[in-house]
Amino acid sequence: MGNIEKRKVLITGSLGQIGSELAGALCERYGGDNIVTTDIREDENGCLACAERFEKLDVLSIEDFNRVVSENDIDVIYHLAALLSAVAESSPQKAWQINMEGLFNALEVSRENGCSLFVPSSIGAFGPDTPLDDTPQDTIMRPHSMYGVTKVSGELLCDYYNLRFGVDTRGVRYPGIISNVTLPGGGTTDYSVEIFYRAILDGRYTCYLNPDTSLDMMYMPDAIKAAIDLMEIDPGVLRHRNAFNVTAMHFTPEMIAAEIRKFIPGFEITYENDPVRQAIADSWPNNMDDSAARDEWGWLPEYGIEEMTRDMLEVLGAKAEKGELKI
Ligand code: AKB
Repeated sequence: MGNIEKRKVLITGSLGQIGSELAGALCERYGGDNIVTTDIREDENGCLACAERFEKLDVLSIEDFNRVVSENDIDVIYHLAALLSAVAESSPQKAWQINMEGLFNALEVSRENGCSLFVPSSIGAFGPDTPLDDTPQDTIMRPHSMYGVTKVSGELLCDYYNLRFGVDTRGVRYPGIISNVTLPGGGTTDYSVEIFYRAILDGRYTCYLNPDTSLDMMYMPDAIKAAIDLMEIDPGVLRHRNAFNVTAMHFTPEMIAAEIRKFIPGFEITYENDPVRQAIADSWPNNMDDSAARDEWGWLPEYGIEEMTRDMLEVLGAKAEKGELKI
């Protein structure tokens, strides 16, 4: 893939929760002139201004995708354009189209242009038959949600393109990601972000998952680090290229509420169950074993529940004081 400092990187879905922060981190690391951001929407608020170039791109158009990659001489693609679990469940046909056809195009474009390709999988790739505690790296994967079906299929397709065509595909199974910059859009784990906004703005939050639903989570700086570290490692050391379990913490709504109460003592949480998202969450791991990522490429998260909670409340609290916190 050539010199790391000189690599040219393209991100799809750059205005999404991960993309918007990954773009900033990559601009800092490789220089904005080496980063091309793309999204199906216009960057109306200039969120991606650090990058030299923004292109409006629908990943379902392979011609446009190919043109942007070849015109910009791209070495690495971070393919983040996808629907998350809850929206995918409400529009399963659309989810298949965006998540699978979009991925197929990303793989074909990578094959034709000799690009390395990062594709995020998810805890959503697991299903109700998977061992829920210390979920192993290699285990039963029979998800019941359309999101999960696209994630497992995506992992397999990425393996296939690597084995059959030698495309340098890599990826992680992300847990719920908590960030203080861009809100997530339509996932099952979104409560873990919303709860901080509501705690600061209203002092209370109504949660759509049961109080004891345990899920893996990660703070955004660790999620960004995982994506960059995995793409920078010598691929020769990787055995599980496309679907590394990675986690940083796991908690239930009850536990995160207790953590928030250490800073906002009057914070109240109530529960109004959403059966669709509850069923999805119940089929996902309580906590994953990420030792393969630790052993193969040195994965090590920096933020646990305490550090993440403190930082979230500090950053969002400062925004609230300036009247800039909206949900
Ligand atoms: C979702 O909830 O859909 C995502 C995920 C865990 O993949 N945050």
